[in-house]
Formats: sequence, structure tokens, C-alpha cells
Amino acid sequence: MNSYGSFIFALISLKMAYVATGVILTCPDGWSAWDTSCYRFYNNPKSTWDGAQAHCNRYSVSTAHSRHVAHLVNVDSSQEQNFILSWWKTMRTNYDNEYEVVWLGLNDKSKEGRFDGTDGCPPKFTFWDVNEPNNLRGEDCASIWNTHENHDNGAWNDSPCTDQYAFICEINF
Ligand SMILES: [Ca+2]
Ligand SMILES: [Ca+2]
Repeated sequence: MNSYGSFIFALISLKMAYVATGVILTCPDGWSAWDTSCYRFYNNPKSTWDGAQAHCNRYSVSTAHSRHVAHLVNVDSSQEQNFILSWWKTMRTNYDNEYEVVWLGLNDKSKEGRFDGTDGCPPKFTFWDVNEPNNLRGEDCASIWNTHENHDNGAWNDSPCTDQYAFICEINF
């Protein structure tokens, strides 16, 4: 990965509007809002899992009480999965009817077979493809892979962490 420098977004750039029922979030330029998170898709250059996570970690948003550091996306519900899939499909450019892959913030590097999110906690939701995760080639990092076989349905696979794929960063609030 190239050096991207550090991007700290000031609170004012968030343009957070408060309503009676809670917070309506408007994300920094280039980021998309859903629920209480901001997301950004990176496709060029593609990256290893560690490189992708390091790239995400360069972004943060500071609010009055805390600093929210971006990380590879943790998909916590079927609703978030549906949002991510439809949003990603609007941006990807090279789906070739074979497969396209995007890293998720989930791996079993610390203990084979036990997948943890980037927060170190077990996932609240999973959407593994048929017969996945299979650790086929010593695969420890989770991805969405859209293939002919799974009808582009956004199912998850474990892949070698050194493979280079597109990725999605998330900032939680
Ligand atoms: Ca594994
Ligand atoms: Ca696999």
C-alpha cells in the first residue's frame, strides 16, 4: 500500500444533526452512512487483510467524548449485510461473472476455527457460504465472495490473509 497519511476528521465535518429520537449521522466526504456507522469502499489498490486493516486504521473521527477509529467492516446483522451488499454492488466496477471478493473484519488467526471481529469479540452474525469456512489453504481471513455458484448473494468465505482484495472500512458511533 502507498502511504496515505493520516486523516483526522473534525467534529464539524460530520454535520451531525440531532433530532428528538436520536442522532442523524452525516459521514465525512467519501463515506456512506447507514444506521450508526460510516462506510467506505476501497478497490484500488487491493490489499492483503493486514494491509487493508492498517489502511482503515488511518482514519478516525473525534467526537466530544471519544475517538472512533475506522476498521475493516464488522457485519453485525442481516440488515447490515443487506445494506453492505446492495451498497457495494453500486460501486464495484469489475464483476466479471466469475467472482469478486471484499475483505471483512473477521479472522481466526489467533485460534483456528474461532473467528473474531476486529474488536476481538465473536461475530453477532455470520453469512458463510455452503461448506465455508473450510480453511482450505490455511485460510484465516473472512471475505464476501460473490460467485457464479452462489448467485452473487454476498455469502462469506475464509481466504488466505495474504491474498489481495478490495475492502470496506467502517467507523462505528
Ligand atoms: Ca482458518
Ligand atoms: Ca474457504
